[in-house]
Amino acid sequence: MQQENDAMTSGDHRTAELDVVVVGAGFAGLYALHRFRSLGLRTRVFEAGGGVGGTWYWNRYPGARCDVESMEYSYQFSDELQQEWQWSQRYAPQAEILRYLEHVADRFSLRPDIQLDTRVEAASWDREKGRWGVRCSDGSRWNARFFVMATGCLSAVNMPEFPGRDSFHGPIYHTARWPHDGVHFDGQRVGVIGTGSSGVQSIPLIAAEAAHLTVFQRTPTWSIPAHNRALDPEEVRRVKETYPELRKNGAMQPFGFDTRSAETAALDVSGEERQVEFEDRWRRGGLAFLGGYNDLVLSREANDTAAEFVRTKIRAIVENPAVAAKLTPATAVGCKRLCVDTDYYATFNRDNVTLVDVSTEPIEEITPAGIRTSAAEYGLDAIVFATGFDAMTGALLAVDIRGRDGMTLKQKWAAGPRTYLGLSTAGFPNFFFVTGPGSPSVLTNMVPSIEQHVNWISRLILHVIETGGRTIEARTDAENGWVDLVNEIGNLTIYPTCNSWYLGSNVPGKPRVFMPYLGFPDYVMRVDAIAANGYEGFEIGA
Ligand code: NA7
Repeated sequence: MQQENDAMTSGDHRTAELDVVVVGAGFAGLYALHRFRSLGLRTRVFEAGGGVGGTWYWNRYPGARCDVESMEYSYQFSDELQQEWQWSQRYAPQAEILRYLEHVADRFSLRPDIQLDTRVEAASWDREKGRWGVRCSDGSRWNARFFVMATGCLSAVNMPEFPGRDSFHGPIYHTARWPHDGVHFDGQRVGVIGTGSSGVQSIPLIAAEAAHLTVFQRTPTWSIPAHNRALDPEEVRRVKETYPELRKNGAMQPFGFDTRSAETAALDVSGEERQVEFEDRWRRGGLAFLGGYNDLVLSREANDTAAEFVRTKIRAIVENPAVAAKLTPATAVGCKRLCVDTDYYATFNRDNVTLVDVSTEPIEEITPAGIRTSAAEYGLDAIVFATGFDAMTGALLAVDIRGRDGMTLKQKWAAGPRTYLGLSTAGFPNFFFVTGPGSPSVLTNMVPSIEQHVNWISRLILHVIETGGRTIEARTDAENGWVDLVNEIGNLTIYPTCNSWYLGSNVPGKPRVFMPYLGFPDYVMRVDAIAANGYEGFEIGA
């Protein structure tokens, strides 16, 4: 069978038979391939990029690195792998994470079953055959019993349509489509639009190189220092000796990694005590800042105590009070995804950096010479869009996916994504997505969440096969209950109180729906109970 699959070439319209088609060769697709193959499933991965790595293949902008510590931002399915791989820094840079994923592809001999430079354009369910028909950009067609989208939550690029964009005389870059041979900003006037993680990571480095940097900020961002550093070999040895405990401890915390989550509520302790705790977490750096108290993402009042702490820090770092005020968010800390930075706020003390608040002077157009807001025209030689992604649903809806009765996923999700457990959707048999909307995904350390989903989906597939089933599909009533639960949990938190890509509100016209499920341990407990109950909420067809 493998030989026959490999013989499929562009223009060959025979349909190759597979057990599983997987889309995407990032963290999710690579592990899915490894896992499905180990179950004896004939699996083929299609990847639009020219290499493996997913988000780490595309996001090569200056300063790109993970915001969960490297020793945890890695696979745990193979102890040999986690023992032998050497991370060099507390937060690994993009190039190192990409090398890791390339190593994983080689170490587990995944490459023969990965087809690069191939975009899956369409997939439709054939009711008669009980199989998915998949069409790729190279003209090839494939046929598989199961269809799995492992396309990542942050992969479909958000490129705002400013009038005049094509008239600009210089290059325009997007952080998530960065040229592979790098970009030199030496001596140039550069404009960066966007101050989410990609902006926060790249702005200090672009400022250090460019003649002048103008940052166009629509909403200020909360950022905690990364205090990135080389990893100490002794520390690495200790972690490796106790890896299972570190992983287990991470899985028991709300965000699925070690945020040293406290049991105490911020509002139950004194202001002095909070000050000591916040100061300690600021000094240690990173996303664990939000683990300081157990009510920081649940209560606006509790969150305000953390917000006031960071506001004071911004005012202390940024010398010009007017600039500090512009950089200070009014939203709850962590309402938009919290950023982790190296010298972000301090960069605005540089003489060659200008901050433009486009919430008060909106961008009206891109001109041949630069960017014109309602107040001024800023002359530029290069523009960087750090404008993020059509998150969580963008990559799923970019493929023409048709389920039972020809219904498209786009039609079904027109008012927002509807999923059962964040990995399946009614009306689309034998179709799964990894870390989809309705699962903890982006509110966690992505790598363990991916492994948990792939393990769960593969056990479900095995169950269908072993019980002699032909199809499996989420029931609509179960899905409705799940959507309600995700919303109920979301409404107990600070997340709906601002606009963010968690809600889809960064993309014009996208329905405003809170997409992730808050609480990794609770999620795992629920889905494991569902599996133990014979995959409650799913219909298995003979
Ligand atoms: P984000 O976090 O979505 O940030 C995008 C930024 O671009 C954000 O500041 C946006 O402002 C800004 N933006 C988007 N559209 C516009 C328009 N039309 N005009 C002006 N400014 C705009 O994406 P990132 O790539 O930085 O990070 C994504 C995730 O990757 C991150 O959370 C980490 O998990 C890794 P807004 O806040 O919407 O007003």
